Amino acid sequence: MFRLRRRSADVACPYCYEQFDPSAIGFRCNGRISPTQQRCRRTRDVVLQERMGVRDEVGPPFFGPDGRGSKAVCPDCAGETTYRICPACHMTLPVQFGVVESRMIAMVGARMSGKSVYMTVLLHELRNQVGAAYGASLMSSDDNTLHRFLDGYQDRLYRDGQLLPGTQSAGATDNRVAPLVFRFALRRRVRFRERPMHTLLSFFDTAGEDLASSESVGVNSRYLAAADGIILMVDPLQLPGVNELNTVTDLLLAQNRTDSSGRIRIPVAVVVSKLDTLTQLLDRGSPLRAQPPMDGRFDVEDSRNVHQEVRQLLKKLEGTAIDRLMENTYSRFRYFGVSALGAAPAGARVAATGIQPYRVADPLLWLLSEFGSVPRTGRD
Ligand SMILES: Nc1nc2c(ncn2[C@@H]2O[C@H](COP(=O)(O)OP(=O)(O)OP(=O)(O)O)[C@@H](O)[C@H]2O)c(=O)[nH]1
Ligand SMILES: [Mg+2]
Ligand SMILES: [Zn+2]
Ligand SMILES: [Zn+2]
Repeated sequence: MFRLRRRSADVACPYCYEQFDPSAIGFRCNGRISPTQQRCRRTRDVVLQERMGVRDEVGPPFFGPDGRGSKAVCPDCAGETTYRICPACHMTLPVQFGVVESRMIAMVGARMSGKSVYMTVLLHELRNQVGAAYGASLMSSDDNTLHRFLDGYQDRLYRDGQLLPGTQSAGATDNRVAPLVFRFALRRRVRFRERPMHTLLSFFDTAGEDLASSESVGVNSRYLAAADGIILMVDPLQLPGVNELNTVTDLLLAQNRTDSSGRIRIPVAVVVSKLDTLTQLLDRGSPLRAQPPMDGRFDVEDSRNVHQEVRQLLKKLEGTAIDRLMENTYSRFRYFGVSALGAAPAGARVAATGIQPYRVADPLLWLLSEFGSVPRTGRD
């Protein structure tokens, strides 16, 4: 296993991706009547407000770090609290933060390449069918994530049958980007006993317009710099399309995230989206016509076949520049082909036949297997 962060003691907040030493973690008073019969007043948290756009909300006070403990005593009311708070953005850290692995995944790609739709369908699948087939479960880590995911993504697509609006630039003044944070659990057999493996997953859905130039990508640089894995969406309808990839590459190189060969070491899943538009280009025996194996493991052989097939597909579609750039600058990458919707949408709406996703879990399973959070089968 590689260590991805520069300072191994540092942790990164799954909400703001700021990195800090665990001893800097703060606390929030629990706001209840304390053993000394006092109760802290609810106040507005300016940091939370400014960093995360949480408005007009009042809560018990924040107080500074207290070493690395899992609880602390509020200096004002003497009550004990277990709410740990990120020192940078003041969001409440997930209960399992620091105890289980925490992985941050950034979605990047050109405008309209299908990032937001893919993320929605992937999370929906993991919370439902695919999750069950893999023996996996995905739960939102906090209410804020759940509401934003339901209101901004899932309900719109699944309940209303509508496509999603373009994602707002992270630099827009009225937009406070916050990644969606989930708890991913997988039952894993260790010496004939089932044990759940937990991972905190944070998804950051970037706006394609932010990757259009090296100036505007800057607003996302903290997220990209701290990410543990990248899902790069490649739109087959916008090829050759290396612009966005170049911008991301420059940023990662500038962050010095390279190995001894000078190549970027962060794993990148290169995902060709909208596969439903390409079926006529696939041979009858193509691995991209078959269903992926679904047994809670990452199938190395199937993945290798898909990788080669997508590489051929990129050639046919004049996407060889992407392949060359990946080979030359990244040491860990893999190609995937997915269709989030399964069929061409009808205008601004999902096709009448509904959402029929194809191979959407493959890229995430590969990333998780790279992190060591999902077991593999077959030889690499
Ligand atoms: N045929 C087909 N079209 C898709 C699929 N997924 C997305 N699309 C189309 O691509 C459009 C853009 O999808 P989004 O997910 O919103 O794109 P995005 O990458 O998030 O775009 P930005 O937020 O602007 O960066 C959708 O409105 C659909 O028209 C798919 O699986 N198949
Ligand atoms: Mg989007
Ligand atoms: Zn208090
Ligand atoms: Zn934070």
